[in-house]
Amino acid sequence: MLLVAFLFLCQLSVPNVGVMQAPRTTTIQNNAQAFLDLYNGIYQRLTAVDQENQWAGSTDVSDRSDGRRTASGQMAAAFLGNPQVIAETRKWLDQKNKLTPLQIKQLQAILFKAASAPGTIPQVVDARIEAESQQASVQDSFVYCLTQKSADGKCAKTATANDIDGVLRVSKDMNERLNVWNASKELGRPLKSGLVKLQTLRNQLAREMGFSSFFALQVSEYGMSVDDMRKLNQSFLTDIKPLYKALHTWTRRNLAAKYGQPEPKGAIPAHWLTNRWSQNWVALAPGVDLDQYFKNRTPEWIVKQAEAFYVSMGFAPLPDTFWQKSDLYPVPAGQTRHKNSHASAWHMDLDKDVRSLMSVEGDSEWFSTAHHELGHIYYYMSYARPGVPPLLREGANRAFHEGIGELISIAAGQVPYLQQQKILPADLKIDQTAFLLNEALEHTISFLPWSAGVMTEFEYQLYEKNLPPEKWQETWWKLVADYQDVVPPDAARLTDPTACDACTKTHINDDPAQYYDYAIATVLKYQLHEYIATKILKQDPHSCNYFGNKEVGKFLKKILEQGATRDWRVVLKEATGEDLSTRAMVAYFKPLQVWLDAENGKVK
Ligand code: X8Z
Ligand code: ZN
Repeated sequence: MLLVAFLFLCQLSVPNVGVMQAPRTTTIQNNAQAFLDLYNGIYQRLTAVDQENQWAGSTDVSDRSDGRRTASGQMAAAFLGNPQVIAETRKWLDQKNKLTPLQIKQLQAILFKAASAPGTIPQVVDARIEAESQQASVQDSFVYCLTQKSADGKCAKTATANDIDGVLRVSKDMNERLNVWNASKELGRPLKSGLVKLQTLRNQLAREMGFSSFFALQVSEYGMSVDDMRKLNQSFLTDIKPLYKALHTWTRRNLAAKYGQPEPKGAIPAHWLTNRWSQNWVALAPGVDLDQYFKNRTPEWIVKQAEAFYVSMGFAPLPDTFWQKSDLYPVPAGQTRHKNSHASAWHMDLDKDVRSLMSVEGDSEWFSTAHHELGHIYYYMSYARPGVPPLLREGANRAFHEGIGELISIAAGQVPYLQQQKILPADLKIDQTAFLLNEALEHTISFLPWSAGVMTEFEYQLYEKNLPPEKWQETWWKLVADYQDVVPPDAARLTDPTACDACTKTHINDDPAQYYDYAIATVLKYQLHEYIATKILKQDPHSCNYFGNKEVGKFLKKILEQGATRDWRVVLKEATGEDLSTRAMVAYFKPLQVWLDAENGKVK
């Protein structure tokens, strides 16, 4: 039915289907609107069908769900990349000075979506979709093995991603650390050939649509060039360089003392750090062992508490369907089902059906991640309204989408909130600097060299420079050394021809060429946080409490409800009075730099 409808797209003159209406001032706007209304109607329906199939694939990996996923993706692509749709959209954009800003934004969104699936090369589109389903299936059904596998491929001791993260967080046994770290990197081997295919296919599609690469296509959603995006990310790194250096020195020393090892001269061995990719240095700040406060909390409590934060600011409770249809907790023991272990939030029908896929357990990392995911969910719920056409039911940009949940995660880590909610004991003596150190280690300063540096530059080279597969491993570790000052436990990894450590990072496979979103979100969230703390709450940004404040809710809703209807730069300026800048973040961590310099200066 849908397919028949869109084939006639350009010939049909359809009545207004009640989606967003631009002011009807001219005939040309009326005609463009008829096209957009038709597109929006089909797009929303197709998305709902496709998302259901993708959801099935991510929550229960099987040959059957892989097949469903591929077929459904191909069906959606046949519409999104239809050559007549592209031609019609371009025709309207050629006359854009006669259209409204809202219409132009929708037309640009149509072209952006078409660029991943241009119908002029349908075989390449189909191959890309099949390769992506296959890659997701291999990734999501992978079982980590902590022992040598037997000849028939059986594993005596398997582990989940949560298990590995748990060991990296607490173990002081260097052999155990090395073993789980190595086990976590085994995931890359079966994914390498899939990424080789995807590198070519993704680039072919983007180039068909006139972009220099798939990386350039993804960056174009910000209205930026590749050069500008890289420069922006590099500028973040320049701005935090002294702080990162000081944090790295402090961490290196403290880890050496904790593990009873000699202090490394420069780079930190990757298996020493408390995260599989050294991207968040969790559970290191002395006196801020938050995990102990979550041990007796159930996973259900964690998600409910995250919801309560949003509700307290005036957002609606999550719909019943969220609780019924989401997949929030680890697969129960005894079930053989495999699901994606990385947290995500889904807007199934671009309307009320919102879901999250997580594996929440009772620890502080999942507490933070649950707030992050609900940020996406509340974004979805806020812009799913008649004023925002389905095509623009997205963040002001992708970083805004990431930034809201990140913002609420740091807000939910503030001491006054944690004590008010009795998560921290009321009589706990608080060392404010230790909390600031913890935030730098777990969320911000450790994270930027990874996100703005390693991930962004690797994917830039992968797509824009067609980095050959035999150079991936060496390039990856060069970037890790240059930006994070981290080295692999064993240099033999660099020349291991079947290893692919980049492939172990979920986003490289299924959220490609977009990781700078998180770097921008990190910077952005401090601008929003500073504004909220100083202008709305009139509290110290280092020690404030958003909980229960409806004015904060109103401020956030105003951003969220707009979806992608307006330019992100305007949205940011209107909200904070400022352009995108590291100013607020750098100011926030200034006291930490002073403290670290003093600590690092002490002779040990
Ligand atoms: O992938 C995520 C979210 C889902 S959008 C859990 N994050 C990045 C990551 O885990 O690598 C959150 C921050 C960084
Ligand atoms: Zn996210």
